[in-house]
Amino acid sequence: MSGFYNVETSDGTIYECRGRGVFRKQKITPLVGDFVKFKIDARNKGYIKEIAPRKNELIRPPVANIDQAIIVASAAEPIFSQLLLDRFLVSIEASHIKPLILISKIDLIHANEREQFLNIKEMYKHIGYPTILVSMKQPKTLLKISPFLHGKTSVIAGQSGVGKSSILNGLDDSLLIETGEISKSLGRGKHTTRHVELINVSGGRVADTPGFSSLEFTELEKEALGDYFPEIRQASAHCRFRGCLHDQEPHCAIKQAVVNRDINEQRYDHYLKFLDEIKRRKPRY
Ligand SMILES: Nc1nc2c(ncn2[C@@H]2O[C@H](COP(=O)(O)OP(=O)(O)O)[C@@H](O)[C@H]2O)c(=O)[nH]1
Ligand SMILES: [Mg+2]
Ligand SMILES: [Zn+2]
Repeated sequence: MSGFYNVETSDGTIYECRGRGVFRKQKITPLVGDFVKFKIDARNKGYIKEIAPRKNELIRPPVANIDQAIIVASAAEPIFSQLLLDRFLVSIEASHIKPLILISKIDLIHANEREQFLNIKEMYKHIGYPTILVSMKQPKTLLKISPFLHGKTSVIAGQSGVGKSSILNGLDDSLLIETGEISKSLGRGKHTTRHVELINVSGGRVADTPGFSSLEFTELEKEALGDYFPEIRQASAHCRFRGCLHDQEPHCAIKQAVVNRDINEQRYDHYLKFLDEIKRRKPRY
């Protein structure tokens, strides 16, 4: 139902509002996550009068004033992809939003893979990203997520089928979000209706998203890419050349850090891969 917006007040009451006047006056469309002023008329109909300036806004999903992005990557089913996780991280960094990494479905990993995932977790933590291994089948692991949600507006993102909706349901028994899109998502048209809403969970608000499997860096400049890898951003001060892209340049602190194992080799490989993608990107006018 377009043209109507559910506005929640601090006491939890929800008012259905129209936004007409706002479009004209401010030339902006209300987004999920907006803070608004609204008025109720005699017949209890609401009208949004004003939208507060936004701290930030995401296009996919369309949500404003986000404190945190929860990126979910499954350990299995679908198979773990550090490349895809790094893609999500770069796009979140580029939006200047803090990420929280969840590696999901850890009940599916074999004993001999356990150490690998513990190492991955430590690696990301070392970079500065909080990282939690979770499973919907192990409720204790989900409890570790709650403190990160409290008092914040978060979006939960990640490939479809990684367990995003299941995690939210697991955090709050009263939520009955539809899950199990894995087979359906192979069919086309599944993601054409993208309804986004904020769900109250663990004392915070989370926007669940349908998930998507690819992510292109359509806006990113190659000079900025290194800024979106915190470990590269930090070490690049020691590169010999200003504007070093950490690729062919000599005396590059990043390449040295990879040799010294201070920077994870896969992370650096993914940096180079994204750099190449940006260089090959067709100019858009
Ligand atoms: N074994 C296992 N299966 C899970 C887990 N979490 C979710 N699933 C299953 O994975 C499928 C996709 O979950 P869903 O929450 O819909 O993923 P979403 O697309 O990211 O929201 C469903 O069949 C879930 O039952 C988990 O921790 N362990
Ligand atoms: Mg889902
Ligand atoms: Zn360099």
